Formats: sequence, C-alpha cells, structure tokens
Amino acid sequence: MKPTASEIDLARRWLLAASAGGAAAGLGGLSLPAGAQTKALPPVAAFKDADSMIVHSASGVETRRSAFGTSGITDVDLLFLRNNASPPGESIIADPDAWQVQFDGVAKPGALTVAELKRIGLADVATVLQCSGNGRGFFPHKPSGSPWTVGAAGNTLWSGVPVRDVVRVLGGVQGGARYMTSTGGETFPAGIDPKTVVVERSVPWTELENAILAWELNGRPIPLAHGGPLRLIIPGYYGVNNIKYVKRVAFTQDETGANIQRSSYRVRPVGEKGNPTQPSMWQMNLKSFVTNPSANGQMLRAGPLQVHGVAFTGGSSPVGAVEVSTDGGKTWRAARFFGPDMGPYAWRQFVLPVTLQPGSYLIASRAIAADGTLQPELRVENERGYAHNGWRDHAVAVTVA
Ligand SMILES: Nc1nc2c(c(=O)[nH]1)N[C@H]1C(S)=C(S)[C@@H](COP(=O)(O)O)O[C@H]1N2
Ligand SMILES: [Mo]
Repeated sequence: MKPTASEIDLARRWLLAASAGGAAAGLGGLSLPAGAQTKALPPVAAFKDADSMIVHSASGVETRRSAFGTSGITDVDLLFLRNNASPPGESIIADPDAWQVQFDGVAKPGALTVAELKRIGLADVATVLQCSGNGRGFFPHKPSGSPWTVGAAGNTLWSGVPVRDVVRVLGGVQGGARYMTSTGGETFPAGIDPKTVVVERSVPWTELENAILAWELNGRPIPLAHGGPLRLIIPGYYGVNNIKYVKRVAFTQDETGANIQRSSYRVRPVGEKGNPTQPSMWQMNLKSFVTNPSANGQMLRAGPLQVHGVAFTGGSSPVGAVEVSTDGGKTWRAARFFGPDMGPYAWRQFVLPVTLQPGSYLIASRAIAADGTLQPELRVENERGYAHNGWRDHAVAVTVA
C-alpha cells in the first residue's frame, strides 16, 4: 500500500528529528515515539537537552513537563527559550565585562560597562521566568503564537547589581519619571521602522527597587540564548519584561511607543486589537501545576505515587499553600512543600503522597496565596492566550491499572 500524504509528512519530520539528534533508537513504522523532536533546536539553543524540550519554532522552545524534575532550580540546559527578534551574534559574549549599557533619565546619564557595574553592587534573586503566553496551547480559539503548555517557565537564579544601586551612583532618577524603559541589544536591518521590531519594555519605575542587572544565571555567565552578557531581571514580572542583552535603561515619563509595549502583550477580549488602555503583561498571577504525573494518557501501576509540582506568584502575596486533587477537583487535600524557600518570586515545590487503586484519575493542583487568593479553576479567555492560570486545563489525566 502506498503511504498517505500525512504518513509521508510524518516520516519526513521524523528524519529531520533524527538528524537533529532526536531519539532514533527503536523506531518502528512511521509513528513518532514519545519524546521525539519534530523540529531541530535553533542554533542559539543547540546546547539544550533536546529530549527534554518541545521545539515549537526557531524562536519558541519549551521544557517538557516530565523534564522539570524535583530540584527546585531549572537547569539552563532545560530552560525554555523565547525570542521576539533574531538574537545578536555570539561575539557579544566573548568579553562580557566590555558590554556597555546606557542610562538615561537620571541626574548623570551615561554608559557603564559590565566591569564598572560589578564594582557598584551585588545581589542575587531567584525568580520564575515565565512567558506571558505559557498555557496558550489550552485556549480553544487557537491564539497566534507558540501553543505553550506548561513549559514556557522555569525557576531561575540570577546574580548582578541592583538597579537602585546604579541609579544612586548616577545621582538618582529625574523628577517626573513614571516608567523604567529598557531596550534589548538586537540590531535590525536599515529600512525597518525600529518601533515595529525593537524589544523595548516599560514597567512602573518603582520596580527599580527590585530589579537587577544580571550577568550570571544559575551559577554561570548568562549564555547568549538567555540574554548574556547582561540581562534586566524584574522579579515576578512576565518574561517579556526581562530584557536580554540589555543596552539601555531609561527612566521615562511615558511608556515606550514600541509595538511590543503599545499594542502587544495586552490582555483583551478575543477578536479585539491591542491598545495602551488594556492591561499590560507585567506582574505574574498565582499559578501551580503538577509535574508528576507528567503526561496525559499515562498508564500508572496501582499503589503509591508522589504527586509533585510547583507553585508561584508574581510576589504581591506569596504562595501560602497548595492543594492537590486526584478526582478532577471534587475533593482536595493539602500538599506539603519541599525544598528550599527561595523567596517570594521563586517557585515552591510541593508533594502529596497518594495511593491509587486501578481506575481513571484527573490530577490537579491549586495554589492559595498568603492573603487568601485562590488559583482559579478556569482560564480567562483573551485574544492572545495570555496569563493562563486556570487549574483545570493544567491537570493531568492518567489511568491506573
Ligand atoms: N532582548 C530581548 N529580550 C527578551 C526577548 C527578546 O526577544 N529580546 N523576549 C522576551 C520574552 S517574550 C520572553 S518570554 C523572555 C524569554 O526568556 P528566555 O528566552 O531566556 O527563556 O525573554 C524576554 N526578553
Ligand atoms: Mo514571552
């Protein structure tokens, strides 16, 4: 029998995956084995562990739910990647200390090198780095953009200089500033209107108290993929505000007019265009998801199971408790936290030991903040599929035999 067009397509994708280093062993017929890549990792992220990642595109790579493990910090080899523009060349990280960043909207504006920043102050912060569209894949209207499930997020440890220390050295913020506006170090071909492509984001200026300019990620110099040589980290804020290869930090009266601020990353009803009156993707909301079990349709052996996962917020009120349900939310039991408490912006790991008899289970988690806020059951429908923290879509359905 001749293969159908879709079988040929599957085989072609498999060949691509195999040549990209996917798990080729044991392949029978034309079906893709679990864990196989259908696309190759982009060059900037070629160092990542291919079997642990789902490659949506050259600019969108997420961590498999099964790959998060139980260690609290997300290894760089597993961390998701998202680029809105094509990254600068690797040459910018050859001599990280030489990278310059321009400061404006302060009493003494000017450029400082990373070497100079290192003399000014030192801090580190653990924070969840999460794309605004994490969970987009669960929206039924299929918003444009990568259909991330749970893995456009990771728990990361950054070290660098507090922005407030730099601002102090530069004589303080000029009166009237309401925003901290930061610009990525990408370069664009002449003829393109920079406003349409530049990665430039404004956040409330008071975030300077929390923000750091980081040169290390999880104990190593930041790789280019994650914004080396220098990245602005605003703990608790959605990924897009954490500007990679940052080349300018300015205190401004108005939000930048760049598209990525003015019309993109705005929460709005399905079908509506983005505009500056709609909420911007700034502070993250309260969220949790299980990481074990990790796959819908998984078959488990009857008996004990450690249900574990992660819970986090943007920091307004820390995670206070997590509950786990094995019956799709009919009943809930309190989980226990394990691992270190890395502060209000990091994720906290939770575990609930359960004993499962043969049957079908829908395993879910929901976080409760210290101020009583409860992680909601349902997503809030919105055009771009942002900010999904509904626990139901994040639940995992398994069969126990
Ligand atoms: N300069 C620059 N910074 C950027 C981006 C970018 O394209 N360029 N993408 C943003 C988005 S949308 C996200 S989700 C995060 C992704 O960070 P990561 O690739 O290190 O995981 O970086 C943010 N910072
Ligand atoms: Mo993002």
